[in-house]
Amino acid sequence: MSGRRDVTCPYCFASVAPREILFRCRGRAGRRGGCAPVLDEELAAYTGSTANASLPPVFAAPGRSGRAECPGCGGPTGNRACPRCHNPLPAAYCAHPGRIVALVGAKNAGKSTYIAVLLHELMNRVGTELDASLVACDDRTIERYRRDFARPLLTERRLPPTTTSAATAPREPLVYLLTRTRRARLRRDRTDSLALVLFDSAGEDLRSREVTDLHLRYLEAADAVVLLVDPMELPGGRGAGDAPVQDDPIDIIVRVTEALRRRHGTAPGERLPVPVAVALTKIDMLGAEPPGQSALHRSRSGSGVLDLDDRDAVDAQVRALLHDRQAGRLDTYLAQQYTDHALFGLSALGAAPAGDRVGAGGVRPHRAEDPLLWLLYRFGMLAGTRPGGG
Ligand SMILES: Nc1nc2c(ncn2[C@@H]2O[C@H](COP(=O)(O)OP(=O)(O)O)[C@@H](O)[C@H]2O)c(=O)[nH]1
Ligand SMILES: [Mg+2]
Ligand SMILES: [Zn+2]
Ligand SMILES: [Zn+2]
Repeated sequence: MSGRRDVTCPYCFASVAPREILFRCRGRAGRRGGCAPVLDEELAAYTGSTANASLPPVFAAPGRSGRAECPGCGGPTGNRACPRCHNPLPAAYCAHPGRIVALVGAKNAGKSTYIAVLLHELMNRVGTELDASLVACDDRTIERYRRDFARPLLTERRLPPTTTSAATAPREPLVYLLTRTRRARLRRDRTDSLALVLFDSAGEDLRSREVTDLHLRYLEAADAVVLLVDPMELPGGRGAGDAPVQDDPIDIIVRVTEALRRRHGTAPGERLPVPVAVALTKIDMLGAEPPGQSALHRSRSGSGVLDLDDRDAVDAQVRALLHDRQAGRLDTYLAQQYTDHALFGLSALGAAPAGDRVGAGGVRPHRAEDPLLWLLYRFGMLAGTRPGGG
């Protein structure tokens, strides 16, 4: 079944039929002969640079088995590429298309920090807990993650510079595939994957004319959305003398909703079947709560499963917090527009930064992975339990 579904390319968001997907020759390596690299014009046009665009050639083949022989050198290959932009389409992604997770948020919501921390968590602690692997889909993603996210924040402990608008920022997303195999006692093991497509964009892009065509297609293509919101920027979380809110989180989600409605063609009164996770970032700024009373301040419970009791408690607490800060409108809007949304609270850093540097205790993320775990649960990739029964 899934083999016949169209695949949405996580780089250019074109919808392609499985038989259109190209193959790329594996080229020369060690003693293996193969085609020499040539400049790939489509890839260079996509990245805007010829720097990393010299690769062994792509070719079309009816390879239903997912493998084909290169007409140039006769070598077998299983590497797939998008027919439009020539970026790699991993086999696991082609087998289970329709799982693109998009991350959005206003300027200063904490997107850049969150991307750095979430990816690190998924590659390490959380990846181990879930027995899931996070793999970058291309070399540019690996290089940019190290240079722009991991090295500055996690190694040098510097906060990310303000993300400039799409006009100057890298215009392509970081693309990862999160793959998880669920062991089943009676059935066959099931391997599923989710594409994490992360544009480190400036939030105001979503409202201005500057918003790129690629970015709009990204929003349209999203199968799940993570919206980051800075709780200190909520209407009721600010001092009376503060400047007016620049990027109301509602404005951001309205743009996302418009894009999703274009794709789904839903009537205005009809709710969108796209799960939306709304996460308050920087909850370390909310002040200490009496220990034991705040679900949000506890560590997540459950290991390798989603604890649904814990989920309900956090959801209720964040809902109360939104209403407290005159942002209940956000919750109401989501309930009207989407069949399924959930509320989260997290801290990527774990503590307030000191100037432009991470605080003395280092980066200590708190519940950073929660929205992702919920999405995995929603996509049937993670089991849910109710330890309290019921
Ligand atoms: N206290 C606290 N501050 C944070 C946290 N994450 C980000 N910040 C702060 O929020 C600012 C904006 O974060 P950034 O990731 O650049 O936001 P972006 O504009 O959405 O990419 C940063 O300068 C940090 O000082 C957090 O977990 N806790
Ligand atoms: Mg940023
Ligand atoms: Zn593509
Ligand atoms: Zn070849």
